[in-house]
Amino acid sequence: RSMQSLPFSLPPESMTQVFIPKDNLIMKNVLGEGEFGAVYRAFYQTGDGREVEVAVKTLHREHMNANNRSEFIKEAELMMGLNHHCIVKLIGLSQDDNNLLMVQELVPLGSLLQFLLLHPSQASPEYELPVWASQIALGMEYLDKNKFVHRDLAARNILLATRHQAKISDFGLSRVTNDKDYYRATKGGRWPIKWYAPESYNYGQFSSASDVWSFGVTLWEMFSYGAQPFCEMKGADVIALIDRGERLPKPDACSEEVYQLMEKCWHHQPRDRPTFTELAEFFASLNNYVN
Ligand code: ACK
Repeated sequence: RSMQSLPFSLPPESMTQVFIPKDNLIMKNVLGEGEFGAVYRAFYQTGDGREVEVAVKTLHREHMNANNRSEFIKEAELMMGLNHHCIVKLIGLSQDDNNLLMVQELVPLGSLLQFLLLHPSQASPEYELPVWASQIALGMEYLDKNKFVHRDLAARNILLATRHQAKISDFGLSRVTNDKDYYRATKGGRWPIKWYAPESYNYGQFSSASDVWSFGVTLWEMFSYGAQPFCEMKGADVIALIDRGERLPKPDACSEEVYQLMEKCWHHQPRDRPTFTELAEFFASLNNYVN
């Protein structure tokens, strides 16, 4: 199939690096449901005769309107430039008769949220949780250095490669920042309000500091073993609560020290929040874990 017939809006030079002929993919089981279609485990037969296990995100024909297609491709384009051990790697793009396919490194233990709910005894607040927190902060520090805002940092979007390696995934809402280091969203859409900083839900302003707010909520989910932040509260009520100066309560498993850090992530003023570098250092020092 010629490159010209592909429905991708990728620059030709990157296409040659990332396009994977569909016959080189052998689809296996479904791992879960993604935003636009199922996510599969698959085998990828590389040009040099190796076979690697991968995860394949699909955008099914049923969901393929111009908007979803451009979001799907934007996510892949953004991931293409990223190379960090705490961020899920993009391997390439492909297509079959019914789907656009995004081929990623397989992160075998699935989402951190599921892991916390299913195996709480394997997620100690003295060891695993600080290790994962420092890895998430390191991956976010790298994103920040590359002028990206993630905009959807949450336990559901962290994947576990092993019990000792967390990786950031789901770059569907991620954007490049401007010269003032923020991105202004012009339209709402599916916003995870409970993870969002006031300047984001009020003014559509997203920066590394608003990602830090979401990191604080992600920490809260971790130390609450996958509980839902603000329980069943509606978005408007959460906004009212935050605007009154209230915050999520201290989870039982969380030390005073870690809770104080969460609260710093939730400073009303973005500039008063810690940076991802400081957050990574804090968690690394908690148990002298060196990445
Ligand atoms: O909790 P999970 O098993 O982990 O279910 C979700 C599902 O697909 C929808 O997002 C899983 N998933 C997403 N990306 C990957 C990946 N690169 N490796 C392994 N599982 C993945 C996620």
